[in-house]
Amino acid sequence: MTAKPKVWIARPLFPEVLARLAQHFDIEAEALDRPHDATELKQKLAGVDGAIVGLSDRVDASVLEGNTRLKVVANLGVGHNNLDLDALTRAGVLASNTPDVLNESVADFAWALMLAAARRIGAAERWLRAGHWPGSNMRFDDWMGLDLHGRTLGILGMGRIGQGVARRASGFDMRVLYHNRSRLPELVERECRATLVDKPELLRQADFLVLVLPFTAANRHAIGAPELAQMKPSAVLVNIARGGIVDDASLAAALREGRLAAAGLDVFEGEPQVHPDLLALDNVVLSPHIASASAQTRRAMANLAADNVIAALGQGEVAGKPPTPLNPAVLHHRTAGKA
Ligand code: 8YV
Repeated sequence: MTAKPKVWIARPLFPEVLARLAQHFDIEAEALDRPHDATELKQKLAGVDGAIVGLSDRVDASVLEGNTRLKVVANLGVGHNNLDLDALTRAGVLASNTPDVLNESVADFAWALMLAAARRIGAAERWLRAGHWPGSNMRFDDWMGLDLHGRTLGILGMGRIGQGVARRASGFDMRVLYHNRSRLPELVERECRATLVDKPELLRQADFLVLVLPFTAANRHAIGAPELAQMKPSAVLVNIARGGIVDDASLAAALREGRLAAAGLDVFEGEPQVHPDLLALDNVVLSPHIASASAQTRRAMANLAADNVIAALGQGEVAGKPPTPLNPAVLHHRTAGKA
């Protein structure tokens, strides 16, 4: 009997997803959620045919060096700035991500952060839990926040998640402006009731600015001090994209000095560390990178990662056809009989 292919699962996953994987593979699943450094990753990946990794596992050329066994790396996330796709392709390793299944949950979460930041829910809850309400003589004009309805929503990065954020805006009777590398098809613009503007115009006009762009070298600090200076002092910034797209130190300064009203952040430069200046502020709502974390969506993401591994390693009904490959050229090479 030939041995089953071996798969390493770098993050704790749902038991039913592990059970699916175990039907096809000899699996090694980590029980603790923690990042793995290059030395550990290299060693783990050397002994397996496939792996499921998380966003803090950085798979690059150094980690892949000398690895002749690995055939697939499935990322638990749509963003894949932790994967060096060129290095994976050169090594003949298929990479996959988890697009689409998380769009709606992440779009929901953008609204959760907009509302929480505008209406000061985090700070008000901390105040209540600290026991300040009884006997406080809370005034009629205490805890006033900002309205969303009737305001202008700006979206920077108008992919599928950005479009989901935009579609929800009609319920709040908001005007929607967006900026993106390319203009959306007219039909989609109409569905989203969104108008394309250039980036300076977006910064100037937005009462709420939501960032949904991928992290690339060019997008690092896409919102830094110069961009923050162009925004309204009454504006609210929401980052559900990636840490590093915002210059967190400059953002904290703008929030502290009243040059920006509030912010809602799910992602941070250098997370899980959060800039201490942000931690010290009450007009920012902070969440630990959980925008996709609804029970249904996290299960769908885990299953999609498993589907990719199962297919890439030639198992199951979808053998040979991974549903969401990032470097499908690797598959073509394989079917052409190359490495
Ligand atoms: C993470 C995300 O994958 O999909 C992405 O790009 O950033 C998230 O969905 C998730 O938080 C697990 O780390």
